[in-house]
Amino acid sequence: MRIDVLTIFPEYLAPLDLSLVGKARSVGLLDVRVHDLRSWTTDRHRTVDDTPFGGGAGMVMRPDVWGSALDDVLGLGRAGDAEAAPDGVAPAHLLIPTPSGTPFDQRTAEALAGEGHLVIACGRYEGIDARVAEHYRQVGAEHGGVSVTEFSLGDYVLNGGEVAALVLIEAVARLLPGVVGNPDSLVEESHGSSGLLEYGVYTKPPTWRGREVPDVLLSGHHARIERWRRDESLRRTAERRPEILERADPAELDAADRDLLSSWGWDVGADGLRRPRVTEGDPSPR
Ligand code: JEB
Repeated sequence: MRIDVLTIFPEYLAPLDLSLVGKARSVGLLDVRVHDLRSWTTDRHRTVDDTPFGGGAGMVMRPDVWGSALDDVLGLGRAGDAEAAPDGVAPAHLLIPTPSGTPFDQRTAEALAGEGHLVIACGRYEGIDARVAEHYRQVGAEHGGVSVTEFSLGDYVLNGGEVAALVLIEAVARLLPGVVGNPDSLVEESHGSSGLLEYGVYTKPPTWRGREVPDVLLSGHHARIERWRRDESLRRTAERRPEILERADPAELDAADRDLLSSWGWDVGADGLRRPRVTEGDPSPR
């Protein structure tokens, strides 16, 4: 897979040399190239931003600089028209981090891991002129097969798109064949296909500061261990992320799952799960 990152802070992406992503790059499973957006400026001051039309605080990134950079990196010949990707070259996917994008999740990462060429446009200031995403959505559809996704990491405000690029690249890289040593580690995790959060994990020593590892995990009884882990996943999900269970397909639950959820006051119906409603008033009625 090829990933191009465009940013005014290339040094922000230095962690891509480390750990699993760094290894994937060094063995040739992943080709990441980080570009300085200012290389596409043409003025003495290497300007990338300007004041917002309509007024307001802060600065906005200029579409002309982004247009020159993206045409080059997306391989769109700039004689007015875009050309189709040459044979054997994957059509690129332009990814734009923004607080107003669609939420990035494990399903997004899985879909992107099946693509050949990602281009991540990291904005700063108040973001990138809105015509840039619009233009490449249209030109991409008409010509090169370029697709455009504006995505968000979550409902909090960052100063720019670089951290989102790091997150996306790490989440995608670990799904590429051969990057994670033991593919079993990809199967049983939180936000994997079950949709449930992962159970707690334990290692030696069996007693630490008076805290014991749950007996069942030392029992060697495989079926009981599996059931305990499933219960723990359900308990954590019900406590921490009840909305995940409310969106779950009840057909994915077995009889023990249903009994457990019912014992916690959940309404387990054929059409879905409903969390217990907390009622106001006396917390310990007679
Ligand atoms: C991504 C970005 C900014 C309004 C205020 C501040 C480019 N989950 C996320 N939070 N914030 C961002 C994000 C993602 N993905 C994010 C790109 C940019 C924030 N800013 C600052 C933009 N608009 C500039």
